Amino acid sequence: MMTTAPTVAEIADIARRARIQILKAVAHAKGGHVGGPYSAVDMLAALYFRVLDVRPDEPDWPDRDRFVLSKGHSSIALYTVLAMRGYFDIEELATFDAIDSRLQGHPDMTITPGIDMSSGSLGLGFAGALGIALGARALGKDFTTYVMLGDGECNEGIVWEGAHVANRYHLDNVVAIVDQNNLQQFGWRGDTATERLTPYVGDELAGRWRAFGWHVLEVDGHDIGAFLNTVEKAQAVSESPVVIVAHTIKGKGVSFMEDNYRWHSRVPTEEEFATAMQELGETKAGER
Ligand SMILES: Cc1ncc(C[n+]2csc(CCOP(=O)(O)OP(=O)(O)O)c2C)c(N)n1
Repeated sequence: MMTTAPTVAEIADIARRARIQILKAVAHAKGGHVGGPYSAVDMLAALYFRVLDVRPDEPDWPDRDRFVLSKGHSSIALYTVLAMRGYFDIEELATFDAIDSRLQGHPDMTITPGIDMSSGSLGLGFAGALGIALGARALGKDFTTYVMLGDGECNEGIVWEGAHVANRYHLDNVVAIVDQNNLQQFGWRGDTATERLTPYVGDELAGRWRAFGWHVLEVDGHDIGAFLNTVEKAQAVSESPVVIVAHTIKGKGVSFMEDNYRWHSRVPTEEEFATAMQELGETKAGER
C-alpha cells in the first residue's frame, strides 16, 4: 500500500491494473459487467487514491467522505479499487458474485466494507446519496458525499425528483458524477452509425442538469489529471449542487470492447481474455 498520494501517472497505472483484475473476476465468475466498469474505473481510482478522505482500516469512520456507486451494476470496478486501496484482500475478488461472497453483483452496504449505500436498482443510489448529504447537514457534519450515475440511469424519474430536491435545499455538500459513455444495455436499433440511438444527444444531458438548477462541469472522464482538477472546482461550488458530466468510452482500455454495447455485460471467451490481457499489459507474474 502506498503511503503518499500517488501521482496522476501512478493512478493511471492503478486503473490499468484494476481493468486486469475486473476482467479476471468476471471471467472467473462467468458473469458480470465489463463495459460500464471500464468507463468508470479511471475516475474511481482517482477518487479513492486522491480525493476521498477515508480510512480503509476504519471503513465506518463517521467523518469519512461518502461515495455511492449509483450505477451499481459496475460493482466489480468499485470492489477492485477498494481492494487495491486496502479495504480487503485482492484475493477476495475471485469470490465475486458467488452466493456466499461479500462481493455481490450489486453493492450491499450491510456486508461489504467501504460500501456506503446499497445500489443496483437504477436511480435509487442517487436518492440515497442525497439523503446522506441532507443528513450530514442536519448533523452539522462537513464531509462531502460523492455519487456516480450512468447516463442511461438518468432516464429514471427518481433521478430528476432527486435533482429537484437537491436544488430546492441548495445542497452544496454533494458532488454527482455522470459517467456519460453514450451507451446503455442494448445499444442501438439497426446497429449502424446512422441509426444509432444515443440516450442523450449533444448538450442534452448537461443541459437537463442545468435546467434543474445544478452547477454543471464537464470533463474527459479518462483524463485523470483533468478529472482531479474538475473535482477541485466542484468542491469550491457553494449554494448549489454540482454535477460533473464526464465524457467516457464504454469498454475503455480494450480495443474490441470500446464503444461496443455488447460488452455491457459479457463473459470473454478464452481468446478474447488473452487478447485483452495482452492489451492491458498483464505480465506473466500476474498483476497486483
Ligand atoms: C430500475 C432498473 N431498471 C433496469 C435495470 C437493468 N439495467 C442494468 S444496467 C442498465 C443500463 C444502464 O445504462 P447506464 O446507466 O448508461 O450504465 P453504463 O453504460 O455506465 O453501464 C439497465 C437497464 C436496473 N438495474 N434497474
